[in-house]
Amino acid sequence: PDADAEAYFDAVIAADQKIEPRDAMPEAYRKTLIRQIAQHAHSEIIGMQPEGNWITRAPSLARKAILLAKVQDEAGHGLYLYAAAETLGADREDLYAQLLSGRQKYSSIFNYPTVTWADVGAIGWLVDGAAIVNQVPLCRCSYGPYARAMIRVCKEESFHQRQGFQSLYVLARGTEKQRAMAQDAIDRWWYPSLAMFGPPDADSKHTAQSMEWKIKRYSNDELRQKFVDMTVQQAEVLGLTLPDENLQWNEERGHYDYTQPDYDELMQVIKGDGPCNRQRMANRREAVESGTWVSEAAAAYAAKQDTRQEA
Ligand code: FAQ
Repeated sequence: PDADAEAYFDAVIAADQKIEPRDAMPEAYRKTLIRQIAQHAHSEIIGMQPEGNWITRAPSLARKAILLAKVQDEAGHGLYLYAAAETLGADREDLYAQLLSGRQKYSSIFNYPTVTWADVGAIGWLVDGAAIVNQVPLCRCSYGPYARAMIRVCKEESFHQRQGFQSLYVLARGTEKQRAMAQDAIDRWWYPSLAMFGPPDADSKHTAQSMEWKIKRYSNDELRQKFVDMTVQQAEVLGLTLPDENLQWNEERGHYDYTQPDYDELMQVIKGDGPCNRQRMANRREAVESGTWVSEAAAAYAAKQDTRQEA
């Protein structure tokens, strides 16, 4: 029967069909999916903090309403992703515990500070822009629940990216100070956004296997290049510059040449030593602790309802 299960799994992958929770799958496939989906879920939840920092200080009621909606979407994305991880047999409380103990990671990008209002625009344009480039191919990932969750997530990320672009567009056409603030935000967020795609292919330990399993459809460097090619033209429309003197169209390659981000810095941030890692984790821990009474009350209520139904 084990050989049958293996043959079925291989046939589904080869035929570009979906593996579903009921299907047998190699233990390593399950493990890598739980790792990636949990990291993705944690990123959405921790990713609420940098922009959440500006909700009370948004410059107008309209900007505040948009920002609130965006941050709430991120919470929603985290919840679908935790639900997708649960279909693989992961326990949600255990995933939360692994985030808090540092055994599971979240995206490096959310360890950078949001020091001005323009950072909210830069996150929307660059960070959500990078997230879309990474996540659109995940809609075709071989694991059904993850692929389906990505469809809705990508639609919402597209709105997030547009609002970021539009916000920077307004600042770029505002006062000299506003324009400078927008440029400064892009200068600080550009390289960390490039680093979101992960280490270069030569150093990426999971890419080859994940591509064989059709979890990843493109390598880290392929996606990074796609993001650069797309973003250069948008920067021209914005009328702001990307902080890279080596950005240049390469006719032969059919792509822009660009300067790589600092991968030593990426590794340091992933290890927990970025500018805001401690603050992000402390806020998360505080939110869990101060919200425990709510989850306990909800669980007690649910248990009471169950007993009533049985009676
Ligand atoms: N940060 O062998 P690889 C969002 C880790 S978007 C932290 O290349 P893989 C939307 C990697 O996990 C952000 N860790 O690994 C939003 C592995 O760890 P290990 C979330 C990183 O998995 C916008 C090790 O390094 N998106 O949240 C990073 O094949 C605005 C070796 O790397 C996703 O998670 C990094 N940048 O490729 C929300 C997308 N890069 O083995 C709020 C799904 C690598 O030590 C506001 N994930 N690592 O545990 C993926 O596509 C992949 O997991 C990659 C990494 C591409 C991130």
